[in-house]
Amino acid sequence: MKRSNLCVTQPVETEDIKLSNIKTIAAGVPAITSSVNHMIKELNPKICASTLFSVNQVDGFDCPGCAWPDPDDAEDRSSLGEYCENGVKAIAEEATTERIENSFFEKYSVQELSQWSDYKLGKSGRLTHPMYLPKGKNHYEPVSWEKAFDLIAEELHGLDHPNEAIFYTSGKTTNEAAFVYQLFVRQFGTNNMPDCSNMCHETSGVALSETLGIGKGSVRLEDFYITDLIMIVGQNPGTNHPRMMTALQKAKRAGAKIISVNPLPETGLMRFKHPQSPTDILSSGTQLTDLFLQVKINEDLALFKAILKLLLEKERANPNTIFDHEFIQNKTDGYDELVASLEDVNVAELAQQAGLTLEQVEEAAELIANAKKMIICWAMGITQHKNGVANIQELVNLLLLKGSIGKPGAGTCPVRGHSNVQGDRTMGVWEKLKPELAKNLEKNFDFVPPKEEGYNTVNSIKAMHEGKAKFFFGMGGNFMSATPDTAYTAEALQNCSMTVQVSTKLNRGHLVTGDAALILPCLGRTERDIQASGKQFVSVENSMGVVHQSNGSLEPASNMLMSEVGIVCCLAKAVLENSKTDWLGFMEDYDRIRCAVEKTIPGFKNYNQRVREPGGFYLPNGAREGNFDTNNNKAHLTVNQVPNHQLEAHQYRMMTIRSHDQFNTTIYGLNDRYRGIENGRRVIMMHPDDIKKSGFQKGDYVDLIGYHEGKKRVAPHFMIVEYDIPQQCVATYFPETNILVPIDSYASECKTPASKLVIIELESSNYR
Ligand SMILES: Nc1nc2c(c(=O)[nH]1)N[C@H]1C(S)=C(S)[C@@H](COP(=O)(O)OP(=O)(O)OC[C@H]3O[C@@H](n4cnc5c(=O)[nH]c(N)nc54)[C@H](O)[C@@H]3O)O[C@H]1N2
Ligand SMILES: Nc1nc2c(c(=O)[nH]1)N[C@H]1C(S)=C(S)[C@@H](COP(=O)(O)OP(=O)(O)OC[C@H]3O[C@@H](n4cnc5c(=O)[nH]c(N)nc54)[C@H](O)[C@@H]3O)O[C@H]1N2
Ligand SMILES: [Mo]
Repeated sequence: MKRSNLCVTQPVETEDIKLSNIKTIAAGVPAITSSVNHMIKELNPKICASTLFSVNQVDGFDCPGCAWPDPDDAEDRSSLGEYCENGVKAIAEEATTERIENSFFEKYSVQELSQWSDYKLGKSGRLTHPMYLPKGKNHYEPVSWEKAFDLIAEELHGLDHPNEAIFYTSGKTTNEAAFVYQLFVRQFGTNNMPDCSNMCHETSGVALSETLGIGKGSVRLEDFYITDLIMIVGQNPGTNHPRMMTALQKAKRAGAKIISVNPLPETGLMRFKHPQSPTDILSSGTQLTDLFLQVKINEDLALFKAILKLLLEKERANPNTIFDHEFIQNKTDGYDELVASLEDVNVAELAQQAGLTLEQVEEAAELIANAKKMIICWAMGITQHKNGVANIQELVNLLLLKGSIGKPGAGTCPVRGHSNVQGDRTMGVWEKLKPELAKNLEKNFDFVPPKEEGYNTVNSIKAMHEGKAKFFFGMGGNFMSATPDTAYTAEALQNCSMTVQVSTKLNRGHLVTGDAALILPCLGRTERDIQASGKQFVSVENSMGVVHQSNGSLEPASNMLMSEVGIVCCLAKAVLENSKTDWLGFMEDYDRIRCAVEKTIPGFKNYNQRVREPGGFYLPNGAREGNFDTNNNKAHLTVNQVPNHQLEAHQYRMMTIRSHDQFNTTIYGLNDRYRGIENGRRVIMMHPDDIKKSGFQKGDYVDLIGYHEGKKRVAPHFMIVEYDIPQQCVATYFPETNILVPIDSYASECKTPASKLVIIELESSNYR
């Protein structure tokens, strides 16, 4: 029975949106002011100083923001802490002094709270006590940890089959917690382990594994400083990976060229001032991008195919000057097929399709032709498309033809999102269980793991919607708001008999629930973790395969919080009566977990010792060494189809992106400083000519309408903002428009939701 009167989609809040110009320089003084403001609002001054000094220091905690690596050399790290504006906001959000006490839930029913956006919910403060929402009730009640674990155990034992349970993971979960979590879930008997990666870089994992034999990137930070050319495709580093800007600045100063490919002239891509460098602050910053290619949404394949054709023509005119034939011959296959497929390619047509001039594409080809070593970076603008895998394979084609993989200063750089999303996968969090891991789990833990593939994120939602799954457990994250098709996902979660969330902060996933629900509040990265054997540290893997420790130092938000490791171990103890694993031993001393990882996961030899070394250690990476772990040990060149988008005059390609003041569904504030949008998020960025043609005016409010396979979806009340964006392309913020992303619109190979291309129409807003 669903609870009545619940608002299941993002509520519309009144906003008084103000507009200014798009900024031309990223970071600098405004970044310091903005981060200090956030710190002051959320923290007390003593905490401010001590947290900033220890972020990303070798003995400090890992920034809970993005997965960009820290400089290897401790001396290269700023003594102020290796942090950035958005890292500071992430820390302030977690280390806030605001608390949600039990009286909060007495005061507000879930119906009332469901009228609050994720922004308002997040600002209510840290969760402090385990809470239970019994079936038929409308208020959460405090519950003891013991009772909470018993309730979950009872629910899980009542299922007809372990596959009726789903265990989600968000990418903040540390290696130690992720390892025990997947072990518990598999001992329970299912591989239903969807994770945020399914919605994020899954397409990168698929494309890279298929072509290069490893699902991760191949470059290290030092490669940036010796490369000739960096391409940044479908990524907004100024907002989402601000520490990458320092690396780009250093690369630029060492002589690298930068090409940016993006429908938006993102501020961070253009010009940068290091906020921690006194000389930079006084200057006008470093010009970063040499060539900006303002592609239409999802026309990267058209652009890259045109570039490949131009390179082929140059190579034919001057043999052995552009392509690395020795590398192609020795290390790859598929060259002849790729070349044959390029014969019919019409460069001028593709340039036009991509929304670019022929000259721009030629300029790009020229820069690439002249580069001996190149790096391609990409993120969600490339991965979150139906053809996401093909997009990435085309980038790989370019690198392979140039021999730019497996040598210093060159390679693939999928820039990861969450700070440990890559580590969670390494630890085995995945709906697919690799045979090697299955074998090691069986050998080391004396049980037979399930073989059958589990549900990924999209399949999980469908399974809950269809009643095939009835129990949902979220290890971090905000499954309700981050997933596509909000109204459909809400029905799916409400179909469950129980939903459980391990969380630091309140979010909409705690309000749109199954019949019964539990909130299990946990320690954050910044906080001290004391167990029976003493103070513990945890470890994480960054975007470049470095595993290092993270040491929380702050007083926990409440003495009722448990660590994620502790929660999993106690739960396992309550649920798995016949388990031969010493769960409580794991919880007492995390070194024991790392010993178990060492025996189970390749690359973790001497884990406990090496993770204690300053800066940690690198995991093995075949592609980096030029060894491709594919079916025939060759890297594969592939032939990829350019998508064909047919839009009517009143339709638009909408991408759902992040503002400067958010971390996924955690909304720090209502401003997008770089894009000149203040005090509101319900905006739709449109080309001025499109606004004219639409019959609306800038400042008007419209409803966004999606029709997918005959079903109408509506996201109400968005203000039209004039923006420098290609025609018939529009941008809105995630998660407000997730309601428009159809559950059935995803990358064909792995079901990554196509969040960067939703076809929409506009109607004048009836919202009152
Ligand atoms: N401060 C902050 N940091 C974060 C996050 C956050 O929310 N806030 N999130 C973290 C996570 S989980 C992730 S995955 C990353 C996300 O990092 P990004 O991928 O940078 O995030 P998005 O805002 O989704 O931006 C996508 C970029 O791609 C462009 N784009 C959209 N469609 C296309 C297209 O078809 N082609 C091309 N070439 N470009 C396109 C958009 O204009 C935008 O600049 O950041 C991580 N870091
Ligand atoms: N339309 C659209 N949808 C998208 C995207 C998009 O670009 N467009 N991006 C997708 C991407 S790339 C990603 S990665 C997903 C993100 O999906 P998720 O990872 O599920 O979402 P987050 O917003 O990062 O999760 C925030 C919540 O995590 C909890 N939390 C924070 N820190 C901790 C911690 O240390 N421990 C625990 N246990 N909980 C914690 C807090 O309660 C907070 O409310 O969203 C995806 N959804
Ligand atoms: Mo992500």
